Amino acid sequence: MSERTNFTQTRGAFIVVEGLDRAGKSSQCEHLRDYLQELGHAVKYIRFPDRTTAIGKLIDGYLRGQSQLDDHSIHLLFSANRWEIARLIEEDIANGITVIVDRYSYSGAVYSAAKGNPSLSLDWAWQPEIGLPRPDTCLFLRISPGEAAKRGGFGVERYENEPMQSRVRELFQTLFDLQPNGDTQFIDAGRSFQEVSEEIRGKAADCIARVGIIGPLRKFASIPA
Ligand code: FDM
Ligand code: MG
Repeated sequence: MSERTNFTQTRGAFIVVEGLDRAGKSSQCEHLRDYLQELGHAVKYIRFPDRTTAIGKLIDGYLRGQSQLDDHSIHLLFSANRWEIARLIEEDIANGITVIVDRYSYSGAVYSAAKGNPSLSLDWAWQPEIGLPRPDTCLFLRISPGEAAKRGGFGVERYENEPMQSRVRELFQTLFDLQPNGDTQFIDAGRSFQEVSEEIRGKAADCIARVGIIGPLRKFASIPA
């Protein structure tokens, strides 16, 4: 037997925050990062799309309406944008860093399928996500169309319109129904910022505490057709 101490460090947690536009994802993610940091956790916050990479710049131009792309083509770019960052996420998590991600494969599949292109089903849209790191939990911030409208209406980017948002809302539910039990937790984001952030903190803390029970970071599998 080696005399070396077999010190195994606990891996970080992989926490995804999802929701429609105006649900408050980004401000809640930043708040959660600061809170966990104050508790002494190593934590990183990233968001998809990551508009800083070469692929991300193509996505940014498309979202701003500066370029036109085939629905399948832009879909695969969004997925490629996750694949190019996936290795870093895995490394951070292996090094004990908790990674909070603002939008992930769920937005990826749902927004593309919501366009109603007959050759771009939810099932088709999910395929390129298979094999990507699977979150330990996905916190879905739920907000009603009325509450979203009260929060300042829509911006100017592609997809920021009512027909698209209502299809996205339905498809998120369809997709979450197909995900493994317990992966997704729903949070009523129509309440005050503080009420929502308290619930998120609790769920994030539970997730971090459960990482040892979950075991190694898992990967996405196919969803039942
Ligand atoms: N979006 C986001 C997609 O269509 N596919 C994806 O894979 C991701 C991550 O991009 F309308 C859409 C969702 C949203 C837009 O996102 C930009 P932000 O979070 O609003 O910047
Ligand atoms: Mg947006």
